[in-house]
Amino acid sequence: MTSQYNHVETIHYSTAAIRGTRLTDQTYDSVATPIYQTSTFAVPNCESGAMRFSGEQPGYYYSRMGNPTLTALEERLALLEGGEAAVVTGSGMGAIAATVWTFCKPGSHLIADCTLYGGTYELLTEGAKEFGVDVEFIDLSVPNNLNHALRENTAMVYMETPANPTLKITDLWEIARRAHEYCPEILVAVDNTIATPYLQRPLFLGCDIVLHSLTKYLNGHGDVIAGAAIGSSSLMEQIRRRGLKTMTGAVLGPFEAYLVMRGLQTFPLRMEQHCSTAELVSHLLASHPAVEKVYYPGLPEHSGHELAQKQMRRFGGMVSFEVKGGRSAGAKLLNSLKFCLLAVSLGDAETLIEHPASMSHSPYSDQELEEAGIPAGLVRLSVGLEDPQDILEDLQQGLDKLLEDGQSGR
Ligand code: 7XF
Repeated sequence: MTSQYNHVETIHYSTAAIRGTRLTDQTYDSVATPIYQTSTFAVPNCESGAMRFSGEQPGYYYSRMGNPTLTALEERLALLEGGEAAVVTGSGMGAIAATVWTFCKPGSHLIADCTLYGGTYELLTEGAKEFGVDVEFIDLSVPNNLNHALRENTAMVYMETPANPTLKITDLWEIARRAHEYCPEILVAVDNTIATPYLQRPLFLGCDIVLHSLTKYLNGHGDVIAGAAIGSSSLMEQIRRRGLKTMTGAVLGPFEAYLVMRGLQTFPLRMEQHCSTAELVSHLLASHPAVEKVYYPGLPEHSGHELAQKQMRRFGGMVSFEVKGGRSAGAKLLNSLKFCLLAVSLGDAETLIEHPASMSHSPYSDQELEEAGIPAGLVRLSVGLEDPQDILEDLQQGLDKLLEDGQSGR
């Protein structure tokens, strides 16, 4: 493995996504990432085998603990996030679970923001809580709330920004500063799936661990389930040895790692387009009489707009909104769209639309949704890479129809 460039600041970001690190194929010098489709590796002798297992000697020995194709992706992701190292996993949930199980033990206190992807919320409530981790949900977009919650046994502070699905913005610098001022050992973990490292890099803002569902923008083609954790070499080694190898076994396959490497080549280009079209969509929604409220950090009326301007490069490709008439009107809209696909997930080339309360965030009860500030009628849109006109026209016709039906009492 050769790292042609060691630090992202030394080259342009789009070059880093394509050329930043490269796995050298000793035999043929293949330009594309070679796929090492093997579960195990022969070791030269018993002594060397023992030293590889103990970590005293570098070298591959079994693909749950490491594989060259996975290393290629890990080095590229570390470069893009500005971290020392990364660990890739079989899903975003695999990365989150491996991280929580590595650093939280029975009796540990974990402070989490109340607005999270539904699966993460379920892991923290039904998984971590049941195994004795004291999980406390608060609104971290108000940094003072953190000061009231921090305790002697706080092991981790966990958040998403922009948060799924309301795109609430949390001040990463401020949260990391306050947590570390209280105790430097507290790990500040951020799920950066929605922003991506193209728009925001939490490690440069003082956070300790960045988590990703690579399933989303980083792969970008809707054909892989994968995840990653990124941070210091020491933290990543602990996640690899405990959370990944022993606790979850959530290992990624070499072919999936190759596909994400391939997706990364167009990642900065894709993000620019996602952001541009999402801005247009947010303006259409904000001006349509059938729409009650738009949740997009790029709109001046969004509560996190100023902070997003400071913390992010642009405002991202996700737009959420409520239509007048609440949940049933939202369902009517979703059923009337012809171009946007009714599907969960996000960050794909295709425009995807869904209803969080009944789909991606179904682990939340009605009361928990309310406490997390997630309206029951919220609609979440992942703006794709198709021609913007096709997306705008579909939303326009669906919203117009809602208005006509409302006026005629249907
Ligand atoms: O395990 P996955 O690769 O599906 O990733 C889990 C995950 C982690 N963090 C965030 C911010 C996520 O949004 C996700 C997955 N979210 C999808 C969604 O919200 O549509 C999952 C479909 S139910």
